[in-house]
Amino acid sequence: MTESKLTLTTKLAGNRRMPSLGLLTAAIIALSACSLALAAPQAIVTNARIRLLPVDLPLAGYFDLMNRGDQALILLGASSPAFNMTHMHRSMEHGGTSTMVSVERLEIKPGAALHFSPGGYHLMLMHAIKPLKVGEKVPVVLKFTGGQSLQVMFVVNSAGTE
Ligand SMILES: [Cu+2]
Repeated sequence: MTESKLTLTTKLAGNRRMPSLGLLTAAIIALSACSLALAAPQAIVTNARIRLLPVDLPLAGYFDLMNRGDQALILLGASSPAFNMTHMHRSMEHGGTSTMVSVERLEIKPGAALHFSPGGYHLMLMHAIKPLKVGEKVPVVLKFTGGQSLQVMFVVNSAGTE
């Protein structure tokens, strides 16, 4: 994404609701999503954890999300007061090389579960406000369509854990 496009989409995000902005990255959505949000009670999140790294690199956040409602949930991204930037990514293997792509939205059908796990979907948590410690709990807000959101406490695990 070019810098001018970033500026433009940031402006748009401030003026409009999120669902119409399909081109936006998860990062921009996370930045814009500061308005009052409705709870998403049908979303059940378990096993939320962040894998700590010994150096100041982007950290990966993982969790399991279950849709207990009777309507599809559409996850648009996340934000956290502990990080300046949060993206939604997917890791992919291409001929032995692992790459990451940005994910803008993920649909979870009624009764279905979505797993954010090593080698697949993850939250990319960037630019920590302050250094994190193993065992600490960090709030992360998951953003869904319809202005719904869910705050989840993520536990900080050591680098060797999955
Ligand atoms: Cu990533």
